[in-house]
Amino acid sequence: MTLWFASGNTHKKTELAALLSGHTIKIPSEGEILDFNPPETGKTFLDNAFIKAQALYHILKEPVIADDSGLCVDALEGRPGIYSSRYGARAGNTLSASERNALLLQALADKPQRSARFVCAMVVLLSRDRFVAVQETLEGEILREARGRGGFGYDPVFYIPRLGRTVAELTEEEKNRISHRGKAARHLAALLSTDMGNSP
Ligand code: ITT
Repeated sequence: MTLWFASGNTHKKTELAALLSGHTIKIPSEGEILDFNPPETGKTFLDNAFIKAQALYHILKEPVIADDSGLCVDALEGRPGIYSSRYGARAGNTLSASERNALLLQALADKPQRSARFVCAMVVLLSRDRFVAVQETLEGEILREARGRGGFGYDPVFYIPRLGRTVAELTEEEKNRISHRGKAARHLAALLSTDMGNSP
C-alpha cells in the first residue's frame, strides 16, 4: 500500500520506511501540496497525530500515516512532551537539536531522578471514516552528557540502561527494534496485513 506521510521530519521518514518495508512511504513534495504545516493544537500526542493525518487526507484523499512523538521526563512532570520539537523556542525561533539537548541537561542538572520515556502516537487514515491508531513508548534515562552520533533529536541524551548505550549509539536497525516508533509501526503493519488493509 502507498501511505502518504504527514510529516516534514525526514529522520522519521527514514525510520518509518525501514519499519514498513512492505509499504511505500511518501512525503508529498511541494509540487504535490503547498506548505503542509497544520497547527499542532492538540493536548495529546494522539490528538496531534490525528490533526496531521486528517489535514493531509483532506488534501490528497488517499491513505495517510502520521506520527506525533516526543520525550516525557518524569522529573519535569512529563515535559517537554507534546512540545518536544518546540522545547526552548522563543518568539517562533526554534532551537537546534543539540541546543535543546543542552537545555534539557541544564534543566535536569540538580535532579537525581533521571527516568524518561519516548512516546509515539501513530495514525493510519485509510479513508475519511477508517483509521488505525496506536501509541507506544521506549523507557530510559536522561544522561548527564550527550553521547553518540546516530539517530536524531534527543537520542544522544537518552540512555538505555539494559544496553549500556544511548539511542544515538545504536545502529538504525537496533533503534528500530526497540524504539517507540518501531513498536508502533509493527502494531500498525500487523493490522494493515489483516482485513483492515483491504478496501472496504
Ligand atoms: P512532524 O510534526 O512534521 O512529523 P516534528 O519533528 O515536528 O515533525 P513532532 O511534532 O512529532 O515532529 O515532534 C517530535 C519531536 O520529538 C522531534 O522533533 C524530536 O525532538 C523528538 N523525538 C521524537 N521521536 C524521537 C526519536 O526517535 N529520537 C529522538 N527524538 C525524538
